[in-house]
Amino acid sequence: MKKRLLTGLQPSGELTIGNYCGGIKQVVNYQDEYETFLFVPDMHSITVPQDPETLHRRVREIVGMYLACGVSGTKNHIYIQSEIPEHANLSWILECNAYMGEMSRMTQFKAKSEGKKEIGCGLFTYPILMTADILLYNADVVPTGADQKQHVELARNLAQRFNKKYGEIFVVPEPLIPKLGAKIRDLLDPTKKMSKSAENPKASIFLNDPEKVVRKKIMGAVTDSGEGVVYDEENKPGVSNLLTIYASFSNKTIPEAEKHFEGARYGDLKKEVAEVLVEFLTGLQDRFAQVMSSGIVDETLDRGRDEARAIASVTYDKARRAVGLGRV
Ligand code: ATP
Ligand code: LTN
Repeated sequence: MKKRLLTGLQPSGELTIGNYCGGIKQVVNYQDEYETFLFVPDMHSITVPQDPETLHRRVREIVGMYLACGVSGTKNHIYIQSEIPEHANLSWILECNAYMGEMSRMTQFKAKSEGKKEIGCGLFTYPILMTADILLYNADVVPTGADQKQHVELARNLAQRFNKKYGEIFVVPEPLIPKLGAKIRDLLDPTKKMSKSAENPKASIFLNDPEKVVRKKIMGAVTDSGEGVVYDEENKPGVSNLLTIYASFSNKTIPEAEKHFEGARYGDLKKEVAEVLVEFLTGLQDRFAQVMSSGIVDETLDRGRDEARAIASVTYDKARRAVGLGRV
């Protein structure tokens, strides 16, 4: 039997090339090797305020992007989190087995709540819902970008704790962080990761950005003092980020990319980065338009929901009985 891989991308904004490198690309690469679960964590998105109509639209568009990027809708289980009630149900059981101390150490919560007066409880407990997402399907590996590693560690800890207390119920998952592109950085502040909900849209390249916009954003990206196109995260974070983008989208390694740019100037690097991105994104956007007008998104989601629910309900039932909820 194939091992299981599971991941999800929040519909909290338009997808960026960071989401592609850290999330979708890995699924495309691994979908033949693993039984793959790719879902839309829409319940995670409402941990911060969302416009309901926009959220509905994005849920479908994200699935359209998965398919346009080359994720197979028939080989894999593709579904929406909120259509499977077992996610919230298991999350509650796990919340009762998680500690305030370990939750307070989550860096994403600290970053997202900093300076805010009203912080929703969901933002605090979000990593537990993420644990439920993973454990319900007995996932062996969870590909994500570097920012989610701490959450996958929590899932491991909670699974181990639960198994010790109540018997072997959950598979303990492993994080899978890509060697290249685990952290594509913000174009204007390369000390931060590129994010789909960044305040300034010029800081991120979105998968649906038109060609002109892509070129403009890359030409306006912050570079570093000095010259020489070399990978040096500490002293040249801007250039290193552009090199990473170039390498990721031209299927080269970083040393190969450095060699390619030997003797080149920052301006040359930017032009070529824009070129590889435009080539990739134009093809992707054409496929996306076809997918969205074809009806395949709803077909995929209906099938995915039924398959996922059949698996999730078995695991949830085991956990429910183990802790003594309901009738035996
Ligand atoms: P938000 O801005 O709403 O927090 P995000 O852009 O960080 O969103 P997520 O939905 O949190 O995106 O992440 C989806 C997937 O993309 C995850 O696997 C995450 O690790 C990955 N990812 C997000 N940003 C990057 C990035 N800059 N580089 C590489 N991977 C990333
Ligand atoms: N928290 C993740 C999205 C997410 C996820 C998951 C990823 C929710 N549940 C389960 C992997 C496995 C994020 O913000 N990137």
